[in-house]
Amino acid sequence: MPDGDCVGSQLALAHALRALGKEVTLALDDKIPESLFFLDGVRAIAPHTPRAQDVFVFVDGSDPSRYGKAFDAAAIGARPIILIDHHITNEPFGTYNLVDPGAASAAEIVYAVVRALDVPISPALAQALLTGIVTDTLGFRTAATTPETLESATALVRHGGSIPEIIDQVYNRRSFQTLHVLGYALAHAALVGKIIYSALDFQTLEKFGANGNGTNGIVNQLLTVADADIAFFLVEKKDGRIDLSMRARVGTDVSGAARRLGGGGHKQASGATLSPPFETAVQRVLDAIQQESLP
Ligand SMILES: [Mn+2]
Repeated sequence: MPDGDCVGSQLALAHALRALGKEVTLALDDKIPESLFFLDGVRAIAPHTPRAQDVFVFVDGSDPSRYGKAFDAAAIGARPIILIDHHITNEPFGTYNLVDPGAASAAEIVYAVVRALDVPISPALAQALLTGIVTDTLGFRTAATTPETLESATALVRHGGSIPEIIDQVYNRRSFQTLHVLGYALAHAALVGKIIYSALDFQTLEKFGANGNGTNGIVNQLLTVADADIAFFLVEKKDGRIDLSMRARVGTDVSGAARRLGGGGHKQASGATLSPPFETAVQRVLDAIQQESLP
């Protein structure tokens, strides 16, 4: 489930490396949300297993399983892996690991790399990085947003990045089907103690004619309820597996619950992929939160 930080960071790194005359292949195993199609070069990213590369760079995913078929240990062999990430649950699986859980986005770390490479920062590169920063901080609204985050964003705007374009493309252009799915999810939300949740089975998703990408922001909407400290949202995929997204208010931590369920992430935003059946998924998540995230 690639997001704006994942896609923006890898595009920006590609722009920088190409400016140095390097050949770059961009791989992503999952569909890219249409809301990110405005980024320059995004259509060259494809779900393939890169072969015969000199160096493999993995960005914005905390463990090899997050990369699907794009992480192929046999294809990589003994060649170097560079890992650039900001997840607190990170397993440093690279030969070189540039991991900073204090960074609000992987894009901020990539921006430091780009500056160190001393390449010209084109508007396209700036917009890719700014998209990572703006989306991972939900528009500079998360607790992870630091003065450094804002300074990076300021510099990227000076290099030609546009925050209004990102907000318009990513947040204000959803499909009519997506709006209906949001309506369904909100209408079927349940509040249990301090936990609010909703779930969407594949049949319902198909009935609305929406693809899985339209459910990205729903979990954030759930956590707007004052009585809730934790929100989670479940979506059943076509193959029966279930995507879990979790959010927590500051002072609460969902990364342990995500890890317990085979996933990972940040204190305030984590996720996992659950195995079937869908019917028991809500209870499995509630149990994990009870064991890991509540006092
Ligand atoms: Mn990220």
